Amino acid sequence: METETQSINCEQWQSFLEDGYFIAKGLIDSTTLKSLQNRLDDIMMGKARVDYGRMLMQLDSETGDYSDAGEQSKGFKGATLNYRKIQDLEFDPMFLELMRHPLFESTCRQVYGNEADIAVFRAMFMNKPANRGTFLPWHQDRWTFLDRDPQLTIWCALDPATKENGCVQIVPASHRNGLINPSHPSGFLTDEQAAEYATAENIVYVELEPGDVVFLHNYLLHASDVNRSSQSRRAFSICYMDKASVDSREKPHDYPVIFGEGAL
Ligand SMILES: O=C(O)CCC(=O)C(=O)O
Repeated sequence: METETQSINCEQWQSFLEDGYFIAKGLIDSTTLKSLQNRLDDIMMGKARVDYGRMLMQLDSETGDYSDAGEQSKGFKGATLNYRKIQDLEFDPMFLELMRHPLFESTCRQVYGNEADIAVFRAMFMNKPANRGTFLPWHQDRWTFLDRDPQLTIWCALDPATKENGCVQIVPASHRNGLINPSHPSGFLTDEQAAEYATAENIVYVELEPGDVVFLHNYLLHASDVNRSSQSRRAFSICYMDKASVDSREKPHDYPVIFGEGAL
C-alpha cells in the first residue's frame, strides 16, 4: 500500500470542507475487488456462510420506482442477483477489513476527533443490477432518531460507476446549506426542494473506476438514477458515526465500534 493512501492530506480535507467530498482514485486493488464482488454474489445467491438472519436484505424494485422497492427487513429473500441493498456487512470479515482501511480511519479521526469511539451507522451494498435499478431521490444522509447527525459516508465503487449505469449524483458544496428538510425522518427533500437545489447546471455525476472511493459529507445532496446499461453498478457504502450518539427509538440499535474502545 502506498504511503499517500494511508492518511488524509490537506488538499483532501480542504475539498471535504469546501465541496463536501473528495475522491481517492484506485484505493482498492484488483484482487480485493474481485474477492468482494464474488463475496457479494455468493451472499445474494445464498451460498455464503453468513448469518442471513442478521443482515438487512432488500430486493430491487421491478419498476425502478423508489416506492416499489422491496421490503427492508432482515433475512434472505431468495437466490437472485437482483438485490438493491444488503446491510450489516460489518459482520462479514472481508468487508470489515476494508472498513478498517487506514485512510478511512484517518478521515474518521479528522471528522470526529481523536478521542471519539467511531461506530458504523450502516455498512451496505448498494446495487443497480444491469438494466434495472431503482431511482434514489435527492436526500441528505441523516436520521431524526439520532441525537446528532453522522458526518461521513465512504462510498466504494466495485464496478465502473457511470452516468449510464446510475452513478451517484451530487450537488457540490450543498452541505454548506445545512439541513434542507429537517423534519423528514431520513433527510429526503420535497420535489420542490429538489427542483430548487439540484438543477441541471449544478449536478455533478460522480463517475468512478472500480476501486475508486469517494468520501462524502453526510449533508451533501445526493441521488442516483436507474441503470440503463448492461453493466451492473455495485458499490459498498459505509456511514461512520460517533459512538456517543443516542438512538431514541424504542428498540435502539447497538452500533458496533470500528475505531476505538471495544472495536469489532
Ligand atoms: O449508491 C447509491 O446510489 C446511493 C448511496 C447512498 O445514498 C449512500 O451511500 O448514502
